[in-house]
Amino acid sequence: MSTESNNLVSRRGLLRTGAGLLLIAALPPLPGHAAGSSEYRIVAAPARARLAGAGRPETDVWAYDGTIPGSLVRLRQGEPARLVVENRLDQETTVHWHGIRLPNAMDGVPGLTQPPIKPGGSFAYEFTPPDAGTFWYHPHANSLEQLGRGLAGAVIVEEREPVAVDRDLLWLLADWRLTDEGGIASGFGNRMEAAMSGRVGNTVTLNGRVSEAEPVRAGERIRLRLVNGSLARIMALRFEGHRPVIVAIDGQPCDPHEPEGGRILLGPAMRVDILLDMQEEPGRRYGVIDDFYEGLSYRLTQLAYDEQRALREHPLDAPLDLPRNPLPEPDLAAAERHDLTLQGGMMSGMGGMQGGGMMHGMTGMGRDPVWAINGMSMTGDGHAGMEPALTFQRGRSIKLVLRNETAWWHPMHFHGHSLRVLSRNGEPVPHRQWQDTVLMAPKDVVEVAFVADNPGDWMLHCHVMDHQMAGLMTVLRVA
Ligand SMILES: [Cu+2]
Repeated sequence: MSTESNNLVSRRGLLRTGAGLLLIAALPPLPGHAAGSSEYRIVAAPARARLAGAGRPETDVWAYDGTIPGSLVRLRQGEPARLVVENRLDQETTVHWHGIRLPNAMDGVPGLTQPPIKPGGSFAYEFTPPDAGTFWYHPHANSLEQLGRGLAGAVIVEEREPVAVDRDLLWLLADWRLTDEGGIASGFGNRMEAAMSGRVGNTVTLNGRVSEAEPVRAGERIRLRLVNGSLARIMALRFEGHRPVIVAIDGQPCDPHEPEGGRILLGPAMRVDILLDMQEEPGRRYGVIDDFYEGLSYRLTQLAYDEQRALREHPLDAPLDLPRNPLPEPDLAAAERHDLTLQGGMMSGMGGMQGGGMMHGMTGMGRDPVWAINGMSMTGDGHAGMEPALTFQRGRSIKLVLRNETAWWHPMHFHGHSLRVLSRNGEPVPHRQWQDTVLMAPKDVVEVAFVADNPGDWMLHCHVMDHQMAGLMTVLRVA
């Protein structure tokens, strides 16, 4: 289970991001799915994929159903689903259905919620998704390497009433660190990276390929489901010449709004659904730019208008609101308040790399922690005997104050629940936002609230995989 490795990846690998992107036109359609059924059989196995496009070497990957990304799983809100995962890797795995409020035993955390699936074995995940929206699935065993080698797929839980758009598209974005020969660079679990921004790669794919352009038609309205399936790369997407409207975050509908500064912030594991009206001229092209990292901006793809005349002259006259999901509203007046403080990493001023007296406790395997939550480091992916940091009585409203005392960004993910995001650095968060993955800037203080209505032991961890592995993880119990 150890991902410890002493192979150092050259700094060049980090710095050539953007400049090294190779662009090609041909894109495959989204992978198919079992039509008309909520039953899936998903096989995790080695495969090969042409991530950087035609004329570039293929990459040895680990994939669900042999494709990057894995099979698109389409479920219906409120209808039972059964997903049998078969492990044809040579190591244990599990699948976490990220963001779906499901029974604890189906959550896919090895040791904590299920025994890992052994090589040659399988596990049947059965649950009824209560919420419509955009979710995804990925391993929760040896997560850093298994996700980094390609194991990821999207889950769309369909609304009972479809939303009025011309097309419903999904972009599963992923970040890879490829060698010149097209292989996946070794060095998973690099200790220095784990204490900094994590394993940021050098090649960003859109639905499994580096994308030169995505075809659109003048006049159409698109629902675009963005999923950041990266290990560590944070994205800030700008749609040149267009005004995207955010209608859902992490699968949960919010009040429709334009992103601040026109940039859609997408931390690892986050999803954002946008509506895009294609109001420009046939034949034109507009860049989609990711400029999160200063000086490392690159073009993710282009919106390429075809030559057909506009579908309509004015934007579609239909409501932008998605139907709300049945989330319980926390009672803020009666909520129990708890603080969770993120500590450690480089430049923490707390001796984080050495422990330095900050880490009062540790549980995990094979690694020295460099991060902690409330002074406690849980490392790895999940294992038996993880004691909960906090226990909530079932049905109680809980307010968590998340404090990032570190010098790094952290997308903090809570399993089994969605969190109402109340405030950031003392400012109320508008647009009625619910999230399962809350992106925290250095020194941010974010207040969230939820009803502890889903019994079990639930992980709360950073979704920068190196950070999770190196201690930025805890367990909260609903009893
Ligand atoms: Cu983190």
